[in-house]
Amino acid sequence: MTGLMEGKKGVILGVANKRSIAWGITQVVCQAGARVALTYQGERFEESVRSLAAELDNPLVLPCDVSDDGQIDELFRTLEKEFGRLDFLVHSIAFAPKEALEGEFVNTAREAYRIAQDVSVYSLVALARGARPLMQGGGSIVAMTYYGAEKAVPNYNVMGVAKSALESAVRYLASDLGPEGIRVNAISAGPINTVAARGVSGFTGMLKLHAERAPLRRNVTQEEVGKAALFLLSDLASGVTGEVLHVDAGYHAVGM
Ligand code: 1JT
Repeated sequence: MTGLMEGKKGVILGVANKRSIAWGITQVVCQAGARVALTYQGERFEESVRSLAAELDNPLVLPCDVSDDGQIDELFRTLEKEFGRLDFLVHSIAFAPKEALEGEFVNTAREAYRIAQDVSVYSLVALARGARPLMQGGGSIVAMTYYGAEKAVPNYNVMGVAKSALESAVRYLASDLGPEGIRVNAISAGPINTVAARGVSGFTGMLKLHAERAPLRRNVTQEEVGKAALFLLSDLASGVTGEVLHVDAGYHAVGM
């Protein structure tokens, strides 16, 4: 790879295991010369994130449960101390209670709706606010989204509503932070066989359908999402902000 990210430092949230989209992004940006901090949510994930990070050059591994303001504050205090500044931030985090990702959206409970918005959307706002003072002179923020934000996809339900809000938040954050040279974009990835996604009933059938109908007649990989993230995080995308870039083998472009 080129040294597109040589000298750049960033934080990547959302690595849980080797199949995580965030891990695909980490590998590609590190290959391009970046130095990264990875975060983990709770002790449950610490060991697996540490063992993945051991494959990287000079990584930082830090705790961050995004539903806790104190942990977000502590994350940026540590990043300031260790890195001095931040060039990029990757948000690859989402959660909704399992029962909200099946059956009818109309049955979504208030608490499931609240949790989906808090963990999957508000966290991006709070993290952008925390990163801002460390991105003096400019920076790049990338979040992950999915087609269920644009169309009603069976079972995606409350996550679809959360992803619509996330895509809107990307535009509002781009508007606020653009004057400081901080770009904010999202990648709309096609379905990928991650541990989180596999836990959702009907996901495997959806992967197959997607591969049959997408113009490229296949699904996308973590590495392909990583390469698109490298573009958005690097100077190649210096004129791009407030954008949702589809990395979905073209699925979004076709009707029936
Ligand atoms: C979450 C999960 C967010 C799975 C997700 C997600 N964003 C995309 N996926 C994959 C997916 C899931 C379903 C689907 C299509 C794609 C699981 C944990 C909570 C957050 O339905 C058509 C259900």
